[in-house]
Amino acid sequence: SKSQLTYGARASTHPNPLARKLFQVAEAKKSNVTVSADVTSTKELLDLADQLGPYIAVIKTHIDILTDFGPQTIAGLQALAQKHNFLIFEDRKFIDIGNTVQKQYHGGTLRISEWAHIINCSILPGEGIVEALAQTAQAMDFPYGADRGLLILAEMTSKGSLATGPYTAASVDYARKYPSFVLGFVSTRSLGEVPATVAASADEDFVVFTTGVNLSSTGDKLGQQYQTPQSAVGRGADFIIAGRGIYAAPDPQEAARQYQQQGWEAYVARVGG
Ligand code: 5IU
Repeated sequence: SKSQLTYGARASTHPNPLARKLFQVAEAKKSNVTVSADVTSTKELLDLADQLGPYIAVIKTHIDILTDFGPQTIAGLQALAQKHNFLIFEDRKFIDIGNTVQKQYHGGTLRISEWAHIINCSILPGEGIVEALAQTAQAMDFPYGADRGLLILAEMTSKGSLATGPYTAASVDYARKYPSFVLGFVSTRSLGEVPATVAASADEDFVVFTTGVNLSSTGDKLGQQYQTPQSAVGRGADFIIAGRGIYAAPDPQEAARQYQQQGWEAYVARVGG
């Protein structure tokens, strides 16, 4: 796998423009942190994005949990993404037939395709969901089409998750079949070794985002299971995702700094620095 290579090296060789951008941002900011900004008002979201912006590579949103979503939400988020050089990942977890997910991704109230660089989906509906989302992104006007990517939700961190075995293997197959749109996975580890049906190409370089990262807790009362930045990066995470560990900390900025430092140290150790 390419996980022994530096972000800089992967940025210069990756075939996917958005993956290159992700690695460039990580390298420039020395951060592999994605903050999961699961707050419920636009003000909280924008305050958090501005405060934490310097320490993160990506902000992950659940835009549908905002009580006051509107054009100002998106304008604010985009301005802060520019100001602090981070990318936007809407954790929408599309999971429907192709015709429906196209409408959920493009248009509607949330207009996700217009502002989210990264989205994710479950492959429970089959390969068509990946094809449908890819089509929508590719039909968008320049520069959007080149600046959009999908993470396949290949595993989940919740207790008893059914995203295992053949489901995870099919995730790898679909990622291999749609390399221009699929960046990689949301998973708890690198998946290049999973016995899939489609063979790996020589330049395969999946980007791995790992959720369920927390420095001070091992889980919550609703089945969430945590690992540390060191553990996640050691297992293959290229980007670590932390929510409550950062935004619910007494000092979120200090927490973000801490996750940034630990995530970066683990990465440096992995690439042999
Ligand atoms: N999330 C998970 N586990 C997963 C996937 C997504 O926790 O397998 I896919 C989301 C849910 C929440 C964030 O938005 O990541 C984790 O938040 P905490 O760090 O607060 O648990």
